[in-house]
Amino acid sequence: MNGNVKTLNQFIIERQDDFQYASGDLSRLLSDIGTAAKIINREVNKAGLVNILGNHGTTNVQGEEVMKLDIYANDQLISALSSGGEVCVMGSEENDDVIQVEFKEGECKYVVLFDPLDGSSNIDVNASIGTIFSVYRRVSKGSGPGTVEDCLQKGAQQVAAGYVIYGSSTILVYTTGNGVNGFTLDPSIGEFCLSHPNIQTPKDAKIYSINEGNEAQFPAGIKKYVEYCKGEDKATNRPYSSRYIGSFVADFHRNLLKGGIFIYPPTAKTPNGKLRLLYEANPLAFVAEQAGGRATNGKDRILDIVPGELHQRVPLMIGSENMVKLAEDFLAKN
Ligand code: AHM
Ligand code: MG
Repeated sequence: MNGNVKTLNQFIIERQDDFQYASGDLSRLLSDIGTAAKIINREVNKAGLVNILGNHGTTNVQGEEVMKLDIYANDQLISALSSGGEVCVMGSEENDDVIQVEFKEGECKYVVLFDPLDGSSNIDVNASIGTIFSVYRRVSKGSGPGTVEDCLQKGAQQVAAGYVIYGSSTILVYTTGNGVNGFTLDPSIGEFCLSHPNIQTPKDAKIYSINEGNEAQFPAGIKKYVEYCKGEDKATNRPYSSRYIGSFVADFHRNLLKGGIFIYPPTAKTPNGKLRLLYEANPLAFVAEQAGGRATNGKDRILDIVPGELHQRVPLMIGSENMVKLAEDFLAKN
């Protein structure tokens, strides 16, 4: 292989000493996620062939049931993470309850929470979708399967988090609390290769991402902030550009690289916002902060929120530090 190319697995092993408890388990776990991502990617790439191969959720011409992609992605992650011996419990946006992993040999130290296929309403239109993951150390005592208590830790306790985007190319971005790095899948060799080392997000930028169709239901401060984004002012580089894919992981990734703010505020229909604290907000808040960005619920830091339940939703403002701070000011003053 070209000496300049660094694969995800090489990078994970090189960085293993960064971890507070470097036994190799977290490295294996991250590498298992990388493998699951490649398998999910293969299936996502076939999504356009559903009319030929059979619709997801129906029976194909061979009489086999074609699994819905989000269920498929969920199954792949659960099986990749259950077999390695590092994970004691998982939580998934697709499962009502925690998924306990039966105790094997040794001590299973880690807890993984994930949204297996975020933005799944975009599958049918070939827009980007992704997987989001979040890793914690176990807090429950004992060596059997982990418990719901292990899953309800605040985001600041994460030891790793990241996401995969199945887009024009497939990219895996992750942090273990020592910067953010991105790896693009080279399909010819089937490896994620380091393509975006040490990602830093701009402090100021000019993209705002929010579902403006809900504007009538926004809190007054958010309405005013959106008006501000659209106002004309040379000194502050306005009007800003509006960009919204409707796939959080893809909107987040674009804004991480280019700078910008993503907001999913409380609305009359969704008074706590729409996004999930454990599977969406926490992992991407960890990545955002590690890249020099900011993530709050409009007032408090996302990573300091103590979760009360697995599928809890949270209002979210995330992205370029100064943009998020200004949006918070608009909320506080209106
Ligand atoms: P999902 O996890 O069921 O795909 O839903 C979450 C998605 C996010 O990816 C996206 O940011 C949001 O829902 C879009 O919601 P809306 O259509 O209300 O703007
Ligand atoms: Mg989602």
